[in-house]
Amino acid sequence: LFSAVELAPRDPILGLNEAFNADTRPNKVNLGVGVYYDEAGKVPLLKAVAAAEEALVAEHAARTYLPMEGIAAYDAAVQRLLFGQDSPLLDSGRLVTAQSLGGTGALKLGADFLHRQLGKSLVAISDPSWENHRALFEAAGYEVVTYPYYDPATHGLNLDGMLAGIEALPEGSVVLLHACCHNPTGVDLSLADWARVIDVIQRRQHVPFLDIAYQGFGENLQDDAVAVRLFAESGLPLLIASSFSKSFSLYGERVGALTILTGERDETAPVLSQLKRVIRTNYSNPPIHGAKVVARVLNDAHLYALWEDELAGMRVRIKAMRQAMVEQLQAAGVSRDMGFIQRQRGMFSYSGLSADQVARLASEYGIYAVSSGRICVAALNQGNIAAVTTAIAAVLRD
Ligand code: PLP
Ligand code: TYF
Repeated sequence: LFSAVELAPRDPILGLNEAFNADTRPNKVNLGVGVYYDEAGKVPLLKAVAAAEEALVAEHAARTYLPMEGIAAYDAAVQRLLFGQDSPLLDSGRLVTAQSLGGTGALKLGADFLHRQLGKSLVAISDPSWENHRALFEAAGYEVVTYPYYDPATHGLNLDGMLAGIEALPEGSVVLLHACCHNPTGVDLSLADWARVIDVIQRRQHVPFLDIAYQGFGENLQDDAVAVRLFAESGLPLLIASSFSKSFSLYGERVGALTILTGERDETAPVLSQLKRVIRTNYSNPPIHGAKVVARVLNDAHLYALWEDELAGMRVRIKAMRQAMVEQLQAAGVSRDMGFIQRQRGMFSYSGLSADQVARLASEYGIYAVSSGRICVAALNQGNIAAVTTAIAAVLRD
């Protein structure tokens, strides 16, 4: 029966873990997958998460099915985090939020909803983007095209190209945007840049779909939501995929949410009903634990403050690693300006390393990065950074 089934290619990012795990060198470093490691090289369990979990375990609550759209207190907290706790949108009757299986699950719910309900079948993603964006939308029945985004010459944004690319899409296209801490480049838009993008999207009647997987890793929780809030203020209907995998260090719990901002109140109940249908026909209803933990933290002033502080700690440590990288590369004799590493935001740096150079880092030094040159700065620490910068300097030299 299965003889015709061909071997699928590995995920270009998750596949790196297998190669890394198989490497027996003691000083190997995994800069591939986007996971935050602490100074000791461990994936942290946040104190706020541990405290919420202890309280939950003590409750010994029954595990009945959740509603299809998940825990109400969680969905409401997601909306406050996105729009701000004083936002008039919270009581506008125009918001629908459904708990999802991570940010990936939120993207899939949104893709299926737009395809089934509005017949959308063309989506534009940034060039480059997170690898799974293309695969996920293709699997949901879309043609996936790209709009220009990254300018290799400046290691920054190609705003004119981006605006022209979005303008040129057929009217009513779905446009996927990274709200902050762009994966893989670390290059974000300024406020003024967002205003221009919103203007084009509005004129062309495109459907904006914001992916926010790193809220809090750029500047802070509020500033990192600026794109979400600007889009909302523009009056455009909007989809948002939230992920708490990174910001709560809850990767394996699969905690995310899809939020839809409808055009008017009357649209909301039908939209929710159809979204529930998408959920029901995929997995029926979401799991309890991770969302309960996140809801507890977000809805408790003390735990929220503790979490915000721990998130700031992660952000500050990544920034310190960026600075150390720039200084150490320079000290190791790299003559080109690597200052862009410090300007990029979030977990990643698009280092400019070629696929050949990345391959040499793995084979000669046991340092694993994505072949695009993306490195996870959040995997660096005082113990491994010297080895990493020395190796990068060496492959850049010859
Ligand atoms: N979107 C982007 C841009 C990401 O980098 C990630 C990373 O994991 C996701 C979505 C998916 O998040 P999750 O792991 O919560 O599914
Ligand atoms: O970009 C990353 O590394 C993270 C983790 O299929 C990830 O977003 C990578 C690939 C993938 C799922 C998650």
